[in-house]
Amino acid sequence: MTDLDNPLPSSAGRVAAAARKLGLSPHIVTMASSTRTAEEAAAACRCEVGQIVKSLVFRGASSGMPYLLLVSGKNRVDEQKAAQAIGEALLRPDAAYVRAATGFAIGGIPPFGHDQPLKTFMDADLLDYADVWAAAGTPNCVMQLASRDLQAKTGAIQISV
Ligand code: 5CA
Repeated sequence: MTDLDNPLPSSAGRVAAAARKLGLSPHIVTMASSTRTAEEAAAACRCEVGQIVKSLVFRGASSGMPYLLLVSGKNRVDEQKAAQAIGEALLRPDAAYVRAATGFAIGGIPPFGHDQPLKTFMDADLLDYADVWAAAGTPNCVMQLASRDLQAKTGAIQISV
């Protein structure tokens, strides 16, 4: 693991501040290599791909509202199943919508610290791991979190994806 976080990029600084507000103090690590995808993040963090938290934004087909799905890096979302759990059909928004909804660019979307509170759902498989790694604002910043903290602090509703 390479730690180059001196100073943190401003997007990662916003995540650090949000974490502190939630009573968390994860160490945000700036990796020398990309952590844009779950596979890259797992290699950089030297963890299982299942421990990587994908922060996926969907758009409600009727409400237009954004939903955040925190998904294990080993899983793909079955959109029909997720829609049933959420109670609304889901659309895959474009990158501009995702940035507007969260304040962050795809590849670095954190699980908390967004510009607006997002209704959040969490893949139950993440709770099989004591510790998980999530993006921390940029495509090469990550942070380690206890999976229980992730669920408790985001208020995520557990679903099976
Ligand atoms: N940093 C890593 C691991 S923590 C990360 O952010 N992974 S991720 O899965 O949460 O973010 C990438 C996801 O963004 C992809 O799986 C895909 O669902 C979505 N995505 C990628 N490109 C686009 C795009 N052009 N428009 C909408 N969504 C996209």
